[in-house]
Amino acid sequence: MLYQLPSLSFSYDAMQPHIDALTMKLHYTRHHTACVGNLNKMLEGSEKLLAMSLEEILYDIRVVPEAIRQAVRNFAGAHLNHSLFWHTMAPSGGGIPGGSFGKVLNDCFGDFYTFKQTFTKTAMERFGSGWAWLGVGPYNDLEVLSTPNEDSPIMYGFRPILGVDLWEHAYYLTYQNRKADYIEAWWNLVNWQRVGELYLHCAETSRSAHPAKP
Ligand code: MN3
Repeated sequence: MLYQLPSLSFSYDAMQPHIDALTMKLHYTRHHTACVGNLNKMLEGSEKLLAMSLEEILYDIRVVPEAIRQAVRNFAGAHLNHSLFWHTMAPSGGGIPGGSFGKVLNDCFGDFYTFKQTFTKTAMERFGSGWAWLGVGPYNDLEVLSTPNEDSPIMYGFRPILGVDLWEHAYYLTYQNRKADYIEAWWNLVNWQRVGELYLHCAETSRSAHPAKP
């Protein structure tokens, strides 16, 4: 199937003051839109790839012909990454997750602040363009990781449930080179309810569908 831009459940100015309206608009209508267009162009005519999910393609990127492999890696990753970014963002987000997911997070990291510190440090240490993630590992364990460019955590054996875009286009209009301020502001937008739902979905679906990488 060909891919479409997901609709946003909020307006461009809803994330202010943490992320400005122009950044949100350009990020969604230009960056993400271009990725979807390019992804569809790459997949056009390939019945085999169009029959697979993007997750399946990225998990085994070698199924993609070499001539378009890097482009598919970039655009499929970008589409999934940004779709998750919008989905797990809310104007009334932030705070500390509770419920069963909050417990899992505490079990994995000790407490929320240790997790937040680890995630922020990982994001700060990403040199150049990329993302920081909270991913679900093969044993439903939670891991903080970072990927370069638009690589999806799926390529590294993790299903992402939360991610922050660390490309300069995600923050430069407001924060310029103050990446730490952007990351600190972004924590106020995390929709923990949706992150928890995504974790539950990962935990419920068999890990045989996503076996650990050798
Ligand atoms: Mn981006």
